[in-house]
Amino acid sequence: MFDVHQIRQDFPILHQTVNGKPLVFLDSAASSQKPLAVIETIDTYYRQYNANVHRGIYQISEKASAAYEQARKKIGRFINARSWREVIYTRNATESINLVAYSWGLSRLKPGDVILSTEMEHHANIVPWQQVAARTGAQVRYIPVDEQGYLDMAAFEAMLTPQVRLVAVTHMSNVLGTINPVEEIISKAHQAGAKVLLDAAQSAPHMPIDVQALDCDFLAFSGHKMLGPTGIGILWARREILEAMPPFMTGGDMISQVTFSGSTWNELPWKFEAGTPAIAQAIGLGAAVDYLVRLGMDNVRQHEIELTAYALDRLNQVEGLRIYGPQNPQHRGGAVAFTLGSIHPHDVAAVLDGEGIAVRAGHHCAMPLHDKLGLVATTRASFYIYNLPEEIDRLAEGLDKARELLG
Ligand code: C6P
Repeated sequence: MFDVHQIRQDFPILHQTVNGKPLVFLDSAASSQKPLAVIETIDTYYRQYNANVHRGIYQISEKASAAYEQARKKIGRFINARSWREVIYTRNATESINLVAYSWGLSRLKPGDVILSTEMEHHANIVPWQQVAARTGAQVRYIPVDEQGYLDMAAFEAMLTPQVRLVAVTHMSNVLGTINPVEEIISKAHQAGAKVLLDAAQSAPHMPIDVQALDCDFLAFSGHKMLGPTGIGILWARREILEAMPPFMTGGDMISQVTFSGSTWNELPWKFEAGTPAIAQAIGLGAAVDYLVRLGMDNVRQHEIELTAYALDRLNQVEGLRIYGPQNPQHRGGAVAFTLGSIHPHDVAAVLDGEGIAVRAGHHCAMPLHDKLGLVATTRASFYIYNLPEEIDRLAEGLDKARELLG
């Protein structure tokens, strides 16, 4: 049973007033709130077994190492990885993508090669490719987005030339909410001999992910958007690809042997984990994954579809409001970006804040997409497991108020 009122009991932060009104938190696409299970897991680590991992020959360090590696196995099962060795801890989705860009990209790409990205990407899946392209002579091209916020799949097929070495695409847009047809993209890219990186920063928190069924090559996501702490992210990649990639960062922990004349690398996954890692954060992410697994990712997705359907319906009734992205809740996630007449999106967010409603305003790290839409910014509401339809009513009322005050 997916009981939102029950779930809310696990999130102490939600039970407060802001500007004299009960907090309505609608910014989970930026970072989700954390349940007690995660907060307490981190607290217990620091109180009872804080120690560095993979080093100490003493009990609490062994306990920390075991918990750190056990979390990795849970995360591997969560995305149905073939092996926990394919699960690399990073700081966040951004670092995961940079790891692929600087390790795989710099060592594999050459002049004339093409990286296909899309017009709806977050900067994290654009800028690293631009940087690597500048260094290697490769080119970045962008699959267009149509009026409804879908990828133009005919254009994708036309752009999929033999020069394409990588398709770097978001699974779910953080602005339009669009869930891209990644199975089709992956199968076509593979037929054309290209690898596929999925940016799952917005999808992994909200829907079941099965890397074996998807058949992608790289998958990147962040812990903090899926009930986990900040400072921990995941790169999953196929083992044979990771084995062939050079290290990204070097130093302690990622080595096998070091001499004055050179070094050899540790086995996977540690080859890609230089230095003391984010131990509490990894263990905390393991607790977040346990929490999501208990809820059931199918139920998480179903709740999101229902809330998004309600939000689209309710917000479309707000005079002057324009929503960007698909209108079909089955085709999208619960990040809903909009403009309200000609009122500046930051002013809309400020009025909502006055009502105790937390939303995000700006370009959401997707400036090229906003350029394409002819906008400098949007206001965005985003939903998660703890949100209720009543909160969307509060949002709609807040928007009416913004229009009355500023419209
Ligand atoms: N989007 C948002 O409010 P990091 O910052 O590394 O945890 O995640 C980067 C990232 C990558 N891809 C997508 C699709 C994303 O949405 C994000 C993060 C946040 O939309 C912060 S800008």
